Amino acid sequence: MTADAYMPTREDKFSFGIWTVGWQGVDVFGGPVRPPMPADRAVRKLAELGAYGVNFHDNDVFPFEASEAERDQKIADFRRALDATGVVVTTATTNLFGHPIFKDGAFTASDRDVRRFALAKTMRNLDLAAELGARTYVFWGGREGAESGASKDIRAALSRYKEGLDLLAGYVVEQGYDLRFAIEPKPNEPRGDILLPSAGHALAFINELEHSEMVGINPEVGHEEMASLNYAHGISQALWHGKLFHIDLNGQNGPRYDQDLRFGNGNARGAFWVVDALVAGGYDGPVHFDYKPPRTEDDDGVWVSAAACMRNYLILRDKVRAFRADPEVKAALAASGVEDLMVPTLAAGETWRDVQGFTPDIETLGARGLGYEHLDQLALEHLYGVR
Ligand SMILES: [Mn+2]
Repeated sequence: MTADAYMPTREDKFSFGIWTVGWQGVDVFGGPVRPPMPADRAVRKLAELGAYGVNFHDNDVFPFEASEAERDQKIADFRRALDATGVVVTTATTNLFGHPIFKDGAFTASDRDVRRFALAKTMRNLDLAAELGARTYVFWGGREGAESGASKDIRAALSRYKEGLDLLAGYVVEQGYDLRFAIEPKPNEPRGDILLPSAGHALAFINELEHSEMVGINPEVGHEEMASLNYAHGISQALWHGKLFHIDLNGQNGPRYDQDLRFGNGNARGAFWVVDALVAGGYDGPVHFDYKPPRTEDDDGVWVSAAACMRNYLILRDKVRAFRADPEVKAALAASGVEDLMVPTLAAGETWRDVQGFTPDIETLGARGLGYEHLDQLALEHLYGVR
C-alpha cells in the first residue's frame, strides 16, 4: 500500500466545518493564538487538501454585528471561493451560542424575545443554506440547558424546543427547500447540563416533532464519548432508525472536556469501529470532521491536522476492509456464531406458542466459549498493523 492510496478524492465526500480550521484557539484560559481565518481562505485551503465540502454557521461567514453591506460582501467572497474550487456546501447551521443574548439558551431561553430572535436568525440562514445548495441543516443546542435545578423548567423547555423546530420545519416545507434537519446531541459544555444530551435522547425527542420525517441526528464522536457512550453503537442505532443524517468525526480521550481532537487521535480503537459501522451501515452522507487544531499549532499545523483527519479515515477504512476480507476473520466470525443473529428468533409462521416451554441444552449452552477474544485480537492486529 503506497502513501498515495490515502489521498482523498471527491468520492470520499470529506467535509469540514469552516469553524474547525478557523478556530483561533480561544479557550476558557486563554485568548486567540492564531489570526482570524476568512471563510473563503478556509474553502481554498481545504480544496487544496482534497476536501469535497464545507459546513458553516452564519457567523463563520459574516460577523454577528455585520451591516447588510458587509454581510453581502462576505457571502460574495465565500461564494467566489466555492465556485473557484468546486467545493460544495453540504451543510449549514446557526450560531445560537456565541452572543451574550443566548446565554440562557436560544429556542429554550426563558425570554420570549430571545426565542423569537433565535427563530428569525435561523430562518435567515436557512435561506442562505438553501441558496448555497446545502442539503442538511444542523441544530446543536449548546446553550439549551442549565447549571442549576430551579433555573429551567425542563418540560417547558422541551415544549419550546419542539415548537421552534416545528416552526422551522414548516418554514422549510413552505419555502420548498430541499433541506433536512439533523440534531446534534451533547451532554454538557458550554452549559452544565445540555438538553438532548445523547443520540438516544435526540431520537426519542424527534418522535414528538410535527415533521419528524425530515429530522434526524448528527452525532459527534467526542460528544457521545464524553458521556462514556459507544459512538459506533450510537451511529449504528441511528442508521437502524433511518436517522443518521450527518456525522461529526473527531477524537476524544474518554469523559472529560470536549477535546475535538483530529479524527483518529484519542480513542483509536473506537475510530476503527466507527469506520466499520459507517461502511457496513451504508452511510452515504458527507464524511464531516468537526475538530479543533490544538492551540499549539500555527497556520501550517492547522492544515497538517486537517489533512490528517482525512488520511486517518482512509487508513482506517483500508484496515477495516482488510479485516472484513481476512479469511481467518471470516472463520472466527463463523466459529463465534456472530452471523446467527441475522436469523429471526421465530421461523415464518411461528408464534409465542412455538417457544412456550422451549428448553434447549442448557448445560452445554452455558458452558460453551464464544471465541470473541480471538475475534477481537484479529481486529486489533489489523489496527496495530501486524496483519
Ligand atoms: Mn465537540
